[in-house]
Amino acid sequence: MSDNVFIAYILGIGDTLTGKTTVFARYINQKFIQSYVETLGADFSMNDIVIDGFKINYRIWDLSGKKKFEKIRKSYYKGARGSILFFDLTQKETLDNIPNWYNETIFEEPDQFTVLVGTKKDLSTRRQVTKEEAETLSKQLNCKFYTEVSALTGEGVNELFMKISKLLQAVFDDSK
Ligand SMILES: Nc1nc2c(ncn2[C@@H]2O[C@H](COP(=O)(O)OP(=O)(O)O)[C@@H](O)[C@H]2O)c(=O)[nH]1
Ligand SMILES: [Mg+2]
Repeated sequence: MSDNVFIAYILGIGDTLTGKTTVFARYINQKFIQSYVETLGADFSMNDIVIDGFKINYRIWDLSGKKKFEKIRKSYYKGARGSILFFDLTQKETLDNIPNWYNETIFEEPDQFTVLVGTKKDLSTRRQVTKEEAETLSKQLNCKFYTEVSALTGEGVNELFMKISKLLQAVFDDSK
């Protein structure tokens, strides 16, 4: 195994308030942010991880879902290795908008993978989307996987990034 570090730009996209920023904060800081901090255009975070000797330098762009940031947002897509498509399990329309998000990112950067993530799993009584519905859409869009997370409890968050790391390792192996 080489000592090379694989630099991976990963994008987080989806409707505003779906919990993108909170999921990234949970992953990077292992903390839940209660107060809402609006993403103005794009937020950046970085994390190094090593799995089975394979070192990844994550460079995460957390993009604003707001219409007024559309122009800024589009300047971040090129060069992405993958996009995380986020929707809120308690807001059905955020799932309905996923094909638009998929089209936007694939149009700007065709050579990448996508994964589908349902957020706020802890709010189980307010759930509006079944696992089956989300899995069906995930397959239709050729996403690499579908998974559910809660940034509040932390459930599924590390697993999400472990799965993405495996995808990145496959991208790296293919490029050799
Ligand atoms: N109950 C619950 N609330 C969450 C969760 N993730 C995010 N939130 C809340 O949802 C709101 C929007 O989150 P944010 O990450 O800013 O959304 P973004 O616009 O997609 O970046 C905030 O008030 C968060 O505290 C979660 O897993 N569970
Ligand atoms: Mg945000």
